[in-house]
Amino acid sequence: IWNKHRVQKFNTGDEFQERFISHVEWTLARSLYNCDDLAAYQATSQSVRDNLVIDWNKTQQRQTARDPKRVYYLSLEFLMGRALDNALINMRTDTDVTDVGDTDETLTKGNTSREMIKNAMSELGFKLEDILDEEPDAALGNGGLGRLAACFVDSMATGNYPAWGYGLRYQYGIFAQKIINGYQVETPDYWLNFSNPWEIERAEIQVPINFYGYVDRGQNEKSTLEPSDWIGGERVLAVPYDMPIPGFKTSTVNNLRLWSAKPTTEFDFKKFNNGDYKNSVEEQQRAESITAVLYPNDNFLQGKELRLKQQYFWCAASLHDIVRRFKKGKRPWSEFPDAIAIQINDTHPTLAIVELQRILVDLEKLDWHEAWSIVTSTFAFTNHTVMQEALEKWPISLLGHLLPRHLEIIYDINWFFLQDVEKKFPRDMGLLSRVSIIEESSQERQVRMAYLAIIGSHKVNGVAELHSDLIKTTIFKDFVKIYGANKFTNVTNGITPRRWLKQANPKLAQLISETINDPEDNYLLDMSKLTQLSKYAEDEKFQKKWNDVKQFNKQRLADLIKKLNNGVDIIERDHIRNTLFDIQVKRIHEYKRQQMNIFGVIHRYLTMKELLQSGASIEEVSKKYPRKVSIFGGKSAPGYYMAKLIIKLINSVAEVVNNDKEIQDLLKVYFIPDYNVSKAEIITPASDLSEHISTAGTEASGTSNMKFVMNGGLIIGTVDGANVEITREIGEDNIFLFGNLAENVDELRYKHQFHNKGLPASLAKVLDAVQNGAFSPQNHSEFMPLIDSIKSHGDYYLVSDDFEAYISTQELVDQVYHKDKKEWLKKSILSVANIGFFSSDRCIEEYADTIWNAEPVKSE
Ligand code: 26Y
Repeated sequence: IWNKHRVQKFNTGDEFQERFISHVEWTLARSLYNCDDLAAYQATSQSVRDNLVIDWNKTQQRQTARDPKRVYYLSLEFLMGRALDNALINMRTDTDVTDVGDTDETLTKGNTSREMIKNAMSELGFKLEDILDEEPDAALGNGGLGRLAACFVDSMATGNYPAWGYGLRYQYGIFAQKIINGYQVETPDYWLNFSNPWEIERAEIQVPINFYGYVDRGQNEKSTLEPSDWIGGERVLAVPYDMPIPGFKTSTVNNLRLWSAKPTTEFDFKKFNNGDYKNSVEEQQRAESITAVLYPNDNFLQGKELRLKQQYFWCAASLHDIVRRFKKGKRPWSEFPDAIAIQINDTHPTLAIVELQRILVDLEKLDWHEAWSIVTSTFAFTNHTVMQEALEKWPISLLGHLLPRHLEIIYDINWFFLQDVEKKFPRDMGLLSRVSIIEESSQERQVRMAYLAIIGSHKVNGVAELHSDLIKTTIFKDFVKIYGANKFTNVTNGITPRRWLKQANPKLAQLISETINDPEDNYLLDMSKLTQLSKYAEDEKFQKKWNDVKQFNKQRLADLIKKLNNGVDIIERDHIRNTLFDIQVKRIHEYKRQQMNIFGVIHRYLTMKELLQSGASIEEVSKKYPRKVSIFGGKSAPGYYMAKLIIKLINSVAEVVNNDKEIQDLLKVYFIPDYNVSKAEIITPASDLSEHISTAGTEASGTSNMKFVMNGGLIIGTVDGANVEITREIGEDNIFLFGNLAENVDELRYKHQFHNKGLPASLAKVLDAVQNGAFSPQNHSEFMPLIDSIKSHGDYYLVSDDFEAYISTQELVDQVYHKDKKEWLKKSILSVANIGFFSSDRCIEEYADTIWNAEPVKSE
């Protein structure tokens, strides 16, 4: 009977319409007469979800039947953005599947489902673009690390890996940014306002999670290495919400499982009976606060108890789930690492290592050492930063109070580890205290999570070659000495070309597929096919088409900016074509040096004014400084004073420059409020030039650099992070590099500290203007902290050391862009032709081969 009534996918536009209407009427309880765009978005999503769920179920059944090694990607952040458009690109209908005989993979007949649905929607009276715009971003992340996790789940599904993501279902994602009088103002992002069609609540699964309490070691004082009873003091329930993750051109649909906290139904009867009903309810309500909000700090540790609670809640729930699934297979514990690989995204999930040890020792009664060997063979750790302020450390008192048994286990892990070190390097007390998981030097003893993560993992990787080398010679140097260099490896980051090329830039995708004669978009799975574009790099006809795509995308961004700017154009329509779009969008951070960018803009403005003053005509000025718009975007952590001041300076400069009639329209400045994934999809394809100008050695990788190049934009950048490998891949003629190298940073900083090197004249002029109130007439000292950090506080980010090279490289950019458009287009085409390496599909293959030892499960 089950087979007879089996649910079916919609396969045609007609069947889609039928499904759509049934969702409008049944799921939403509406009619076609009151179906607005929002309802249409929901009904469309529900319909598409139906198709995905069918493949999701099959995928899970297939994986259960074949029992391959499974991969779990633990990340506190998944910056997914919108789901519907991506699902339309990735989803397969049954008619997409062509039988290709005996090979174990099936192929699709091009990507037709998006077109099909667009037409079907239009027959129903809806415009697909408007419908897609109704979806709120799933913004459960801060920046690069969270977006990387999102690209990775896309590539894991596309590569048919049996891999799940585990994270938290925050009710409030990263705050929405408003700009009021030039200042950042944070407003809550209550993204679940209109129910989320992409999640499936698994209310039947409820994992109890304990906090606080004490350890009971019974009458005869057992050792901490023996099974111990942790009597928790507070208990909440973890409920999973699943999001289907469809692969591209495959029927594999993986799972992203996000946990939500809710109260137990246990009730404090003592309080209740004492007549304290209100308090006993309030305590229960506090459970929900654990998954209420994403911490909005990027690369900066705050050390709040609720954050540690989030981390444990999520690690414990995920581990419980993973162990439960393993136990169903009835395999011996020793095979756990053959069955499961767990990747931890930075140190945020480090407690998972301790929790698995606790499960094995306390609950499953394994011998300590046997358990520890299972744990360390299971976990692998990705580091994303060398900056001290981003390395997680938790005070002993806080950790011991919240998780008393876990602290004991950490002490024991440390004890055995230090014994091994002592054996290998006898009597090296300096080494022992340097590598101890417990940091003793600070006023309060702290647990160094990165060290715990290294010790509990079999592999540690950085995210770009330069960064992976750097961690081996700086922050983790001692561990290389202890474990040998083989434990440390590199997997250079990547991005998914489905979202960041096909979805964000449909015009370029179409031009590519036509040009390389790939109507089925197979290049999105094998990006080395893009090298075929090279032969057209100097072809004038092709260059024109390439340029037209860029113009279209610049127009599209100009439209967005106009909308955000109360309907006022920043750049005159007729000028878009010959205006260089110079873009820096990313989290605002001193190390990313948006301040250097805006100082460069000020320098340009002041020099233009000087030229005019000395009698030059506007035409003469425009020879040296042709049309340009400097576009910024990005959020500052709410408590990051300097970053917020940088935002204010950008907006203050924009105010002055954009209203200066004298310079006409040669220079414009705009700060795009509330930069997020869906805005990035409009912004990225529109760049002529993008800025990746971090102090050398500070940006672990960067991933927006890859996105911009994949969309035909050129880069101005420092020799940092993945810029280095981008240069290697696309050729040094096709990127504008400048500035000091990472190897010289320490020495330069030292010089700033002990000798007053003075400022280059160009920068001195800029800082004087800022100090004299050129951009803050009401309050001359408003931007003093930015000036002081360079002049008086040692210029930690080396703005003064790189400024002149930055300015002259910008002038070089202007010359190539305006004087030699053909050369520019050639660089742009060659860049795209050679960017294939940075597909996140390549990353996932590297992780699978060199770290997880996992293999794809081919569909059908
Ligand atoms: C400890 C906590 C406050 C914390 C929260 C978020 C620490 C770090 C972060 C986020 C870090 C992050 O986004 N790092 C970025 O990861 C990208 C992906 O690997 C890199 O491309 C980028 O260079 C790096 O800054």
